[in-house]
Amino acid sequence: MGKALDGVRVLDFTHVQSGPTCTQLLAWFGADVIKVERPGEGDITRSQLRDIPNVDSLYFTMLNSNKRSITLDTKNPQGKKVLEELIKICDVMVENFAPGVLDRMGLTWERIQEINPRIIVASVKGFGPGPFEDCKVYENVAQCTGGSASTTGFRDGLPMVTGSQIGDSGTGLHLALGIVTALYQRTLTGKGQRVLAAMQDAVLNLCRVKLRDQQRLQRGPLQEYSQFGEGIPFGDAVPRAGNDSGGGQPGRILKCKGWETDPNAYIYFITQAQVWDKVCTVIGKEEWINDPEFAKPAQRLPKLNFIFATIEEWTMTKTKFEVMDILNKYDIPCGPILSMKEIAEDQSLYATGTLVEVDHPTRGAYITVGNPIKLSDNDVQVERSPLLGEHTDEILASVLGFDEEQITEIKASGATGEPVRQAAE
Ligand code: CAO
Repeated sequence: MGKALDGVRVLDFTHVQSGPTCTQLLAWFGADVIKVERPGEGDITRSQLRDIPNVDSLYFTMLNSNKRSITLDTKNPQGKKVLEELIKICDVMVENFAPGVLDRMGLTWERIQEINPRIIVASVKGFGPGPFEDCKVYENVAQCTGGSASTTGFRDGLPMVTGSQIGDSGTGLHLALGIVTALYQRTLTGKGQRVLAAMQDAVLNLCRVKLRDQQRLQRGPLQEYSQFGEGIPFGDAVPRAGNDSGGGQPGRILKCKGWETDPNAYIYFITQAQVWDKVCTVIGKEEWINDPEFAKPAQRLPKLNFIFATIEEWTMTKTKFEVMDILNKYDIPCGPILSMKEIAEDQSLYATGTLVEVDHPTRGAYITVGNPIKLSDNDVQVERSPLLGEHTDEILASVLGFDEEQITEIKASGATGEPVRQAAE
């Protein structure tokens, strides 16, 4: 079976999380992704949060599957020459350096176009053009500046960052879409272009429902927020809404059997209007079905805390999975709060390739998240991440076509750093 991006070659000049997320996706869709890393250390995440001494971290291995690694000191003249040769033969270059780094390497957009006018240059930056364009940015900074932190958490608590890496992985996803779109446009124009995904923009895009609420707030209180039912006035900015549903169907996290000792014995319960009568039946409140105080969604809004407290009396008598089984029979939307342990043990996720166990020469077996986007005509085999510089010789010889003498010269200049670390047998 072929793959969607067969024949596309990507110069992966990314590090940490946002850029690598993007290039890993491109690799899963079939692109030949060549990761250029600084000799010696490589991508900084190789050595961050290590769980096994001297072994590439899970942070790195889970973001760099299916890639090849070449070490190049791009500040060394020979290294820069090799980099330019890679630019010549690649379709896409992806980078997420701090603003100005590429320019300091002499790789302005104009220079890159001179080398290869067909190349697509895709960048993650913290901010788009404007007052903060020169700033370095990490995940939580983007969550704060994109509107997520001010709208996450409880009304009377601190702003909160979320566990979902919407700033890094979220921006990487946005960038990947920009790249394939630019590749498609190139089939019509023959020209490359620049693609920019700013982390603030990506987070804001994912928070657009909160900007919706900001505008609704000018026309009156947000009635689906708990604080409306509690009689607490709204200010001039969207408040944190705890676990209130962000959509038009009210929902809350409710306790289930065992909540006293199990931090994840909870279920998300949505009182979807279409199945309100079933909700009433399941929890034994049939009298609410025709009660004029409860029958219509608008009548329920000021009483949501009372309604969910009543539903919770029922959910607390069952485990989260029992609640889910019962509610699913009635088409009532709900979801158990799954711990990472439960997810890592869920065989159905392995069956679909969403979770994959991969073998690594120095780490041994590890679990990673496979491609979350399934194409029916693409068979994605998740392969382990490369060791630092594992493919340096292979890329110099068979991708760039350097002969033995040239390779010796490049290596003697120190451009590729120390000899390649060998994989343990
Ligand atoms: N050979 C030689 N030098 C190299 C090299 C190589 N192969 N690869 C990188 N370098 C050099 C760069 O040239 C740069 O040097 P100068 O500053 O002297 O020009 C240097 O490494 C550091 O690059 P950086 O500033 O991007 O790295 P940092 O660790 O200081 O900052 C980060 C990291 C993430 C804050 C910054 O890159 C950034 O803001 N990126 C854009 C936003 C982003 O993607 N954030 C998400 C991070 S998590 O996904």
